[in-house]
Amino acid sequence: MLIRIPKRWEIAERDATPEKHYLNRRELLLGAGFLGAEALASAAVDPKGLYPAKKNGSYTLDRPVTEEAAATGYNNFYEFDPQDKYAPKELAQRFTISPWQVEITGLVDKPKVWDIDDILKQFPLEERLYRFRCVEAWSMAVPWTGFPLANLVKAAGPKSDAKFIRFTTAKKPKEMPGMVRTPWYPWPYQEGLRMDEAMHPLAMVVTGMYGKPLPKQNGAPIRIIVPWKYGYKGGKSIVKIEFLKSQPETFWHQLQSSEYGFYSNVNPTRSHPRWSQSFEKVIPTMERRKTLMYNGYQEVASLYDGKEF
Ligand SMILES: Nc1nc2c(c(=O)[nH]1)N[C@H]1C(S)=C(S)[C@@H](COP(=O)(O)O)O[C@H]1N2
Ligand SMILES: [Mo]
Repeated sequence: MLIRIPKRWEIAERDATPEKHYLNRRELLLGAGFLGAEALASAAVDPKGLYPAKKNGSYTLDRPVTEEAAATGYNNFYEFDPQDKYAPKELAQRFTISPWQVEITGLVDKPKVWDIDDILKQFPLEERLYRFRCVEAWSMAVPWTGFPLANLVKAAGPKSDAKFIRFTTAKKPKEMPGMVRTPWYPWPYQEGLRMDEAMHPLAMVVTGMYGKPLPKQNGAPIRIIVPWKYGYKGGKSIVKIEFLKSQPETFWHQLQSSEYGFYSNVNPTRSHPRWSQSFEKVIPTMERRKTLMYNGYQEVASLYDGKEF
C-alpha cells in the first residue's frame, strides 16, 4: 500500500488537530483488518435504472468537467481517513449503505423516516454541472445527479419558526476507520444551512455523479451539494435532517471557529487565516485559476450582505 506524504497545498482543514494525535496508519490498518479493502471495491449498482438522469441544460461550466477518476479518487471523507485523500476510495468500500434511512424531524408538519428507495421514487432526478471548491483551495467540476433540496424541504412542511436546517451524517465506527482514529473530533459530522439558503434552487440533494449512483467515497447513498459554498458545507452520507429555530453548531466550526464560519461562502477576498483564497488549483492537473465570488454563482448574492462568515 502506498503511504503518501501530502504536498504543501494538501495540508488542510485537518490542521485543526495536532499531528501527534495521529497514530501510525499502517499499524492501525493491519490491526483493524483493513488491508485488502481494495479487493472489495465494487461498482455502484443501479437496479432501478435511474441513471443517467435527464440533463438540466441550464447549468453550464466555464471549464471542462473533471475526469471521473480524479473526482472519485481524491476525497475528503474524514470518517474513513482524516489525512490521505487517496484512501477513502478503498476504505469506504466496506461501508454498508443498504438499508438506508433518512429521518426528517424538528419543526415540521410532516416528520418522517424516509427509506432511500422512497426518496428516489418521490423526487425526480436530474443531472447538473456544478463547480466545486474545497476550502483547501482545490477545485473540480462535476456532473451531479439529484434534485433541489427545496423539494425535500417543502415535502417536510417546515413550521414558521423553522429558520435553520441541520444535516447529520452517518456514524458507524465499525465501518469507518478514520472515525476510530480521531475520537477527539465531534462526530457525527454535522452541517447546517439557513432556511433561505436551503430553499435556493441551486442547493441540491445528490444521489449520483457521472451518470451513476454516488460512489461510497463521495457520500453514498445521499449527500448535500451547495455549489456557492466551500465543499465542507455538503455533508456526505446523510441520516438526519432537522428543522431548527436557531443556528446549529457544525463540525468544522466546533473544531476551529476562527477558520470555519457557518456561512462559508466561496469568497476570493476573504483569506483563510492560513492561506489565500484568491486562487484555486483544479484537480488533477493543479492548474491555477482565479477563485470566483460565490464560486461564480452570483445569483445567491441577494441572500447576503457580503460580511457573512
Ligand atoms: N460526512 C462527511 N461529509 C463531508 C466531509 C467529511 O469528512 N465527512 N468532508 C467535506 C469536505 S471538506 C469536502 S471538500 C467534500 C468533499 O467531497 P468529495 O470527496 O465528494 O469531493 O465533502 C464534505 N463532506
Ligand atoms: Mo473541503
